[in-house]
Amino acid sequence: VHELVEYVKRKKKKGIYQEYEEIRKEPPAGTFDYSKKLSNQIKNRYSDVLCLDQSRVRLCHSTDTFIYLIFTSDYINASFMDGYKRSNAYIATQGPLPKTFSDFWRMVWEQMVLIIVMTTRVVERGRVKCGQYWPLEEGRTEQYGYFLVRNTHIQVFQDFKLSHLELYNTQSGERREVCHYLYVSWPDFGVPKSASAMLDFREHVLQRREAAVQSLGSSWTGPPGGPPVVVHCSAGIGRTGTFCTLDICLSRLEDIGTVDIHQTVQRMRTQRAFSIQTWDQYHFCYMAVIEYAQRHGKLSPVQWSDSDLESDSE
Ligand code: PTR
Ligand code: PTR
Repeated sequence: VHELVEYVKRKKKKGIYQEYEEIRKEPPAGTFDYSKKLSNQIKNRYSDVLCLDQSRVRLCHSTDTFIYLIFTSDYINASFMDGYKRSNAYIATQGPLPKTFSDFWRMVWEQMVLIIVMTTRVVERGRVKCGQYWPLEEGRTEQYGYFLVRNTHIQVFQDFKLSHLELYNTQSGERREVCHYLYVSWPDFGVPKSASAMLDFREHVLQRREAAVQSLGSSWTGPPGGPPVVVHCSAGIGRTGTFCTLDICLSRLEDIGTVDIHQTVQRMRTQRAFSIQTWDQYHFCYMAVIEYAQRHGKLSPVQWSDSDLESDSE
């Protein structure tokens, strides 16, 4: 981490910006054929944010009738992403659209997802960023396809809300509990000034994930670490990529004491194209790692000079 601080100081904002531009210029690491299929286009929130074929999450085909096969497909704009030493640690996805709500819950069920992390609000600056795909109020139940989702209770924290949802599969009669995290403190544009709220948030999610995995016990037969955590924002690339990059980098820092933001983002982009949308989100990852290291006593307080932080981005 000491080297990281030196690196940031040496490169200044401008150098980090160039580093990000290089990542951004690299062509996508694969094809987007499924996202582009005519019948799937309406399932993409943004026509320019598609998901790579190689890492897309497929919905399982129902064993139902032939008609069912004709009218549904296995497509959802969602990608598996690896975490630190864990394959498929996350599913990065777009904010569900009303016509994909039931697909979204199908995916959650099929992948045995226990935690959903939402880093956008439903409406921001008067624009709809994500559909209201879960019951907002305590005690309410909504139906999405063949799932009933009930919001059993809500805990309100300063920067996020945690809804405890009960998912009921009307076809099989099984129930499952899912935690829904809604992070509300990300500014509409740009990035937070301090990473502190984000770091607290991540810690909370992490603990919850560990508890959830423990509670699964032997019923989980997938890779160690448990089912993927669903992370989404509006397009599922900007803030989602930022959150996951931080999570990966901090896990590595905790484990072996080093970080590589550049490589982490490059790799992530081979699974979820366009991850991290703006250069200040990229810069934020650096600053957040440094803030984390200071917080955990791995680094003494860093003195930044004005020139380290000047925002001459061109
Ligand atoms: N894609 C936008 C553009 O090309 O200008 C950039 C953009 C980035 C738009 C972030 C919206 C963003 O905000 P949010 O994360 O709130 O969706
Ligand atoms: N076409 C949209 C745009 O250019 O604004 C795509 C887009 C929207 C890209 C939001 C990123 C966005 O941010 P996020 O991934 O954080 O929701």
